[in-house]
Amino acid sequence: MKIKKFLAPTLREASAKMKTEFGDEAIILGTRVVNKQLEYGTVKLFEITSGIEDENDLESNSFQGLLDANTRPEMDFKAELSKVSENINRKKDQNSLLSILDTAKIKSLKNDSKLTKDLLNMAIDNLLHKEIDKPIVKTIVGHLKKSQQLINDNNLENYIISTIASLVSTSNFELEKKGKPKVVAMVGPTGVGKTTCIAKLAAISKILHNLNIGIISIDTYRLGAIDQLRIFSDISNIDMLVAYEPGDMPKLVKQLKDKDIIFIDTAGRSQKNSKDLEQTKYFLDQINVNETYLVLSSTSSTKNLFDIAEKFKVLKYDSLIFTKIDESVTFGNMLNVMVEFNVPIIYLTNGQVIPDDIISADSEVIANMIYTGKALA
Ligand SMILES: Nc1nc2c(ncn2[C@@H]2O[C@H](COP(=O)(O)OP(=O)(O)OP(=O)(O)O)[C@@H](O)[C@H]2O)c(=O)[nH]1
Ligand SMILES: [Mg+2]
Repeated sequence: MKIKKFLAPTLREASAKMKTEFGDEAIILGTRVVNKQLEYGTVKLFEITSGIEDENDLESNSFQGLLDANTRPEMDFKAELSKVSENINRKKDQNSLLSILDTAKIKSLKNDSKLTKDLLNMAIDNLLHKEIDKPIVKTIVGHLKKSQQLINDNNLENYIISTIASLVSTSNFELEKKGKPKVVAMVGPTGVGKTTCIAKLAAISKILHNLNIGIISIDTYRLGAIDQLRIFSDISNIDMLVAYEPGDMPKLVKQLKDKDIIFIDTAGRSQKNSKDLEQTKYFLDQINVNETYLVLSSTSSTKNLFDIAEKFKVLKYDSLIFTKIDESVTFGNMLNVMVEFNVPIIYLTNGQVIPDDIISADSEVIANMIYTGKALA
């Protein structure tokens, strides 16, 4: 992927620059405000970090290009992995590095292999340290082994990141203008950043893409929740309506029928309270929701994330948003959830600033984060 930053005095101008250079295929990876020191003082500029697939780069420079047809990670890798995840027996916890080495049959490394046992040991250690579940580590190791003739200590890291990237599934926000609004609901546990996410996406959709946005809040549960959205909507000049009862939903959607997107903000719910989840479902069932995003905090443990992802299945989510990546030090948990629940990531959020701190999910960026433990700044 070719990545470039575009700076301009307004988001709209930065977006125009990006489109001129990269065209409509460009993916926005992030936006932020930067202070630039000029002769006459400091000015505020908007910066868009944007990426576009670059086939030449991919074939000549990147690690993928090093692989020939025989060694390229196979297309059925994901199927293989989902089989592995089905077979996970967490109670049979063979904790040691050795058990992974044994299972991956590293002893069978070819004599002339450049991928030595020490290198593999180091890689396994690293992957476990990033809190990637053992069955996934085993699968990654199995793949490294398949390309053992090509791997050495200089390209091992790239190889691992590329293998992780092939496991990361992402989705895109797509808007087909069909003359009616796209309805998008955010669901998830308490305090993970659902409302902040809606504010970021609503502001970006309005400012960058010139879209007409409406918001419906069904969070009459938490004190101050409506005020939080009301203030944002007033400043941004976005219509915000409140549903007090499930029966309000159809008429509110009708009121916003001229919008391009309607975001629905739901109350944070504990996954342990199935009645609360049912209540949210009852509100959402009154209308046609096009997409539902499960918002999760990247600071939660894999065990908690699994429990949340399982219990929230009742709300039939399509994609995941991982928030607070700026506060997390490991990201293996994200990979574990994605693989176990077979659901893509659509956005990551990396701070509290609206609208800057949100990034469209990109598998290479996420793989890098998972392996290095460093979030995109
Ligand atoms: N550091 C950091 N803080 C975030 C991020 N996203 C949201 N927050 C903060 O998390 C807190 C909770 O955010 P909200 O958007 O109110 O969370 P919510 O999920 O709507 O909360 P409830 O509606 O009460 O369930 C706020 O202080 C946000 O500023 C993020 O990506 N990074
Ligand atoms: Mg909220």
